[in-house]
Amino acid sequence: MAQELIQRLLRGDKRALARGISIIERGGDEASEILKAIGSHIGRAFTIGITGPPGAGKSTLVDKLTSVLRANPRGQAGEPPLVSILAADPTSPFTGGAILADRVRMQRHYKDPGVFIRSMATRGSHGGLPRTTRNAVKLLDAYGSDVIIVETVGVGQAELDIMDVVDTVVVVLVPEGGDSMQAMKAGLMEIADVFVVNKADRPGADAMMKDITAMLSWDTRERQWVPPVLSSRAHQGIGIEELWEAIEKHRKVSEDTGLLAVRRRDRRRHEFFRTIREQAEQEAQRLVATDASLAALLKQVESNSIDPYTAALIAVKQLSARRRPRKTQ
Ligand SMILES: Nc1nc2c(ncn2[C@@H]2O[C@H](COP(=O)(O)OP(=O)(O)OP(=O)(O)O)[C@@H](O)[C@H]2O)c(=O)[nH]1
Ligand SMILES: [Mg+2]
Repeated sequence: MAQELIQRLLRGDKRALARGISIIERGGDEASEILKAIGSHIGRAFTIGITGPPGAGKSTLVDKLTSVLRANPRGQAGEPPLVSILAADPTSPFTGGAILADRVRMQRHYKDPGVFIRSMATRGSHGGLPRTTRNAVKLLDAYGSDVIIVETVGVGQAELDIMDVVDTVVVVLVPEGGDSMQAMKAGLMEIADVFVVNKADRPGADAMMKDITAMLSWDTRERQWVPPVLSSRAHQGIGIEELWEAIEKHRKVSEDTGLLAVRRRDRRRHEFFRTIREQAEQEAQRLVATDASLAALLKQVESNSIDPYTAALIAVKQLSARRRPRKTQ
């Protein structure tokens, strides 16, 4: 079942892609099977993250960037790039007004066979950007997307994980009072590869651009890339071409300097350890359910007769002792 779906997905079948993402969202064995099968078919797409505070104009920017991309034939075949958009929405999956508004806004792209759009609910997930978002990006890559744009709301520490998912991070801010300070506090300054001050039709945009530029100059480390600070009026389509140029330039510089390779290496490394952690935790849950001495230890933790930290160390010691091959005398 999954095998046929995987083959269709790898051939660029949009419906197989949509179904594949639903399977990934549900999780389970079929999801694992898909992820294992596509593992060697990814790494070709150019992935971009668009993040910033709620209502900054991220979706509008994504919509306009998509128009620019789809209007520009590239490559030898002269075809415009296949664009996929993933909106990781922290609000309600179905009643969220934002998704509805995005649907209306992006209507023309929904009709374009060269564009794939998907919203994913992320509410209630913890421990960083949900695994489903990362895995969905892999599916979009294996499907053959040339460009993948991931929209996330950059409000908390968790969203900073976007850096670990995409090659280029665009941070969108608006010229409202204190926004650049907020952004710095939220850690957005560190993850940005490109800054864009949207809603530049409102007062304060220039001052804000200066603020950001000043903050960037505080960082005196030797750097191969200093994030440019741009402005846009997304709703009028102003500043979009320039934004795309900056994104492409970042891509090129990070390719040429090896930054991209380092970033992708780190991403693989993080995924490796993250998966081990997840699997180890599942295994621990299973063992506690079946092993009497571990179950007794957990009871002690629950009743506060041993502290969880000490108990965990005892459990790990016990488990690794059991696995170690016995020495022959
Ligand atoms: N004045 C002004 N309004 C804009 C601009 N860009 C977008 N908007 C409006 O701002 C509102 C929010 O835009 P969205 O694109 O939905 O913002 P978002 O960041 O995706 O919002 P969330 O996904 O809900 O966090 C919409 O009403 C847009 O029309 C701009 O440059 N100037
Ligand atoms: Mg949005």
